[in-house]
Amino acid sequence: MAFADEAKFFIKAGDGGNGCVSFRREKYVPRGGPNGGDGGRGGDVYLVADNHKNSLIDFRYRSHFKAERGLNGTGSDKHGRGGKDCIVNVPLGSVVKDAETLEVLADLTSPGDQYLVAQGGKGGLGNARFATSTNRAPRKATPGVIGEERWLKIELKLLADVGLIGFPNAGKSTLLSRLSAANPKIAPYPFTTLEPQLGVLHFKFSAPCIVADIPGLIEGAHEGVGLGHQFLRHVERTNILLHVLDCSTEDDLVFEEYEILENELKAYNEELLTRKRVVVLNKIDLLEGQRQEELASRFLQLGLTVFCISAETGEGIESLKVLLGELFDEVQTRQEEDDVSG
Ligand SMILES: Nc1nc2c(ncn2[C@@H]2O[C@H](COP(=O)(O)OP(=O)(O)OP(=O)(O)O)[C@@H](O)[C@H]2O)c(=O)[nH]1
Ligand SMILES: [Mg+2]
Repeated sequence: MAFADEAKFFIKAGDGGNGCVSFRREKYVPRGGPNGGDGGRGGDVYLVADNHKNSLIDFRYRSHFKAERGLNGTGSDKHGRGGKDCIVNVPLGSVVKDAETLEVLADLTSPGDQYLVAQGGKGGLGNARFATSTNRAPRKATPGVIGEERWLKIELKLLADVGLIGFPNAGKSTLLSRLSAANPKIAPYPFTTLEPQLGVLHFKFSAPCIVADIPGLIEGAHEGVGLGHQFLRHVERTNILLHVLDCSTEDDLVFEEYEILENELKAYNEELLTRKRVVVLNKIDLLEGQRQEELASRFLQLGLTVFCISAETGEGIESLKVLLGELFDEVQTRQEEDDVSG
C-alpha cells in the first residue's frame, strides 16, 4: 500500500563511555596519583514532529536509528566526549507506542513537538574519583551505562477536521471532489477508495479546513471486516463527521445503513459519538416525487441535522459548504476556549 500509515522501527541511545584507570607518571615521582577521566554520556534519541513529512514511508527504507556512544575517559583526567543525539523526524499526527507493550508514549501533533524516547547512558567514573585518604591508588573505574533501546510502533492519524464516512459506493469521493480541489478516483463499484484521501475546503471568510474521505465502511468494520477498520482511527481526530448515505436505495436500507455506521463508530470508540455528526443524503438526482422530503423528515424526527445533495450534479453543495463553515468555526472557538481554560 502506498499510504504508509504504520511503521515499526528500532531506536538505541548511545552507551556511556567507560571510566579510565590511569596514574600520573612524572619524572622523579615514582607513584603518581590516579588520573583516569570519566566516560562521556551517550547521546539521546528524540522524535520530532516535522511538518514537511507527510507519511511514514521513509521508515520502510530505514528501520534502525542510533545515537552516538560517549567516548571513554582517558588519562591525565581527560573526560570522554559525550555522544551526539539522534533526531528522528516524524510527520505531524504521529502516535508513538512501545512496540511490545503498545503503551502510548507520545502524540506529536504540532510542528516542532519533541519527545525524548531513549536516554543515553551515563558515562562511567574514572579512577580519579575513587581516591580516598586510605586508598590513594584505586584501581577501580566504572563502565559506562548502556543506552536505552526499544522497538517503537508509530501510527499516523490524519489531522483532518471533517471526516466523510459511509458505505462503499455512497459517493464520498465524489463529494470530496466537490468540496475541494482533490481528485480522488471515483467509480461505480464498492471499495474504489483504498486509502484515506485528503482535500482542503476553502471558505470565503475563515481558515480552510481539511476534509478526509475514508474508505467505505461496512458492518463489522470495527472488527476488521472490509477495509474500514484500520482507517477508523483517522476519524478519531476529526471533530465533524458526515455520514454520506446513498438515498437512491430503499428507504429502510438508507436508515439501516445510518444505524450501522453509528454502531461501527460506537464499537470502535464510543467517544466518536460525541462528535458533531451530519446526515448527508446523496444522489437525490435519482429520487422521484416526494421521496426526498419523506426520507429527510424521518431523520429530522430523530433530531439529526440532515442535508440533501447530489454530489454528481452539485445540487445542495453550496449550502453544505456554508454549514460546514459554521460548524468548523464553532469547533475552533470551542477548542480555543478549552485551550484557555485548560
Ligand atoms: N446519480 C448519482 N451518482 C452519484 C452521485 N454521487 C456519486 N455518484 C456515483 O456513485 C458511484 C460511487 O461514487 P464514489 O464517489 O466513488 O463512491 P465512494 O463512496 O467514494 O465509494 P468507495 O470509495 O468505494 O467507498 C460513482 O459511479 C459516482 O459517479 C450522485 O449524487 N448522483
Ligand atoms: Mg471512494
